[in-house]
Amino acid sequence: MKLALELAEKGRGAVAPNPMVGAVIVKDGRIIGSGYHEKFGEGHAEVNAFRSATEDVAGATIYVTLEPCSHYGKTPPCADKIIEKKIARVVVAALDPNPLVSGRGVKKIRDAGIEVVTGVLADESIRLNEVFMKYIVKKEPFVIMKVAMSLDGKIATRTGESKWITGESAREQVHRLRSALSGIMVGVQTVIADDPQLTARIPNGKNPVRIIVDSTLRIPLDANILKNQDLAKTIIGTTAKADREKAALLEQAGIELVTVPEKDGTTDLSALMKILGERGIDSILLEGGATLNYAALDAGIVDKVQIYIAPKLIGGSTSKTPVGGKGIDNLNEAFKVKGLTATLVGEDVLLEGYIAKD
Ligand code: AOF
Ligand code: ZN
Repeated sequence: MKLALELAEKGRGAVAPNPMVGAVIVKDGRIIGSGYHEKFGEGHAEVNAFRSATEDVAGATIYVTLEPCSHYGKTPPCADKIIEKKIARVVVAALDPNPLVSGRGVKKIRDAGIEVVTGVLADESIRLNEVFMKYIVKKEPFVIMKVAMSLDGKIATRTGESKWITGESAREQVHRLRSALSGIMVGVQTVIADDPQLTARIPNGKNPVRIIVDSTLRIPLDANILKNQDLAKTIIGTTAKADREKAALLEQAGIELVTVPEKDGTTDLSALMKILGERGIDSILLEGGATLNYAALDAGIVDKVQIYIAPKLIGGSTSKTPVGGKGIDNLNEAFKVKGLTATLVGEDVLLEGYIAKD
């Protein structure tokens, strides 16, 4: 299953919004075939594994990182294929939450008299497909809040300088993540202060759709993010408060405006996520700043946090911290993070975990 998970990972960036899936076929203690879902719309992992088999697979065990599908999608059901090939035993990591599958794949195989074991390295498979697991059920993007801060929790100096707090390795890793996700989101204040491009600047990088939250359309018309629409599309989430003339100017420049309801006097982020989900955006990297980060946490749209901590101290009681907004009164209202892990990335530390939802 570990090998199947490693194979699955090879599909990253090429299969979304489908899951990354790997499969390994074992007979008499030997691996006789393996494969993974390589490209969206193409063969599933099981089919590719069968195709690579070096001998008859009848009586073999197949290890699959996701429950074999039971539906006719772009390809026929893998569950049928497994039965037809006379596989003796199926070992599954995670169940497929896709409403078209969700247990039916396992049932179909069991009903055919084949032994099925589930839950082997399930957490690893769920983590690998964290985006798919949410999007297929809710049709709303999986949101990762990314922060780069100093050891004393500052995201800029007192004069607002923030380039660069973390080192090169951390920054490269973020560009790789941008390339693997379908959207990147900031607040208009970040556009005004930093004038970012929000592209994935790595070799063969795929640019995510750039999403700006700007309830009153304060965005400067010469902002970098409005340029190069051929390289990366920009969507602005705004409200009915926006100036109509400015809206027309932006639309003429090829920018897509999405008008969402207001909440607490600003853009309703939950409503925005629903609209973006309907447009096929399955994942978003939220790159702040402080006001939007708090609003996103408060709206319950954040699924995961990634906090890079650089080994330096910045100080300054007015220097910005990653999460601003109104904040909470009591500690029991804090947003809790579960499954926290820590890894070294160059000279920085990356802390990541999932926002606990109840
Ligand atoms: C599997 N093995 O390798 C993958 C599965 O449109 P289709 O036909 O490609 O079906 C996509 C759905 O199939 C996807 O939403 C998920 O439920 C499942 N993905 N299933 O048995 C695979 N990639
Ligand atoms: Zn399938």
